[in-house]
Amino acid sequence: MSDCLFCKIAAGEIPSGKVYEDEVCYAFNDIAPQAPTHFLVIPKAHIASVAGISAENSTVVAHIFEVIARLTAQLGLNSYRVVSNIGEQAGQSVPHLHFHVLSGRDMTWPPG
Ligand code: DGP
Repeated sequence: MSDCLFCKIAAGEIPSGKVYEDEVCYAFNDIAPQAPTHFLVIPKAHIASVAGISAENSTVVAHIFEVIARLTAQLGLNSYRVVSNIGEQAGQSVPHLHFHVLSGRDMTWPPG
């Protein structure tokens, strides 16, 4: 989508602290980290949120979780949280599917 911030980041049109990239997804450091390690993993193809996942595009989600497992292992993270906010009330501020990966501090439950 031409006016989507994360589409532009995935395309390299806006600089980001890239963590990983392949043909399906892009991972980069969050601009406002909420933990010592906080990066986002996004599909390169535009999907607005988890609510936009369907039988037609769900393989990208399996791939993203495979990448999260690999990246966290490479970074030596043995405890971390994966979060995706859906809709404004849940805290979604960018309407392009993204999974937050947070690690490096104690976390509470339930989240606020
Ligand atoms: P959410 O609020 O769940 O939609 O998460 C969006 C996250 O995206 C938020 O933690 C801040 C991050 N973010 C927003 N704009 C940028 C940006 O331009 N660059 C980077 N690296 N992260 C951004």
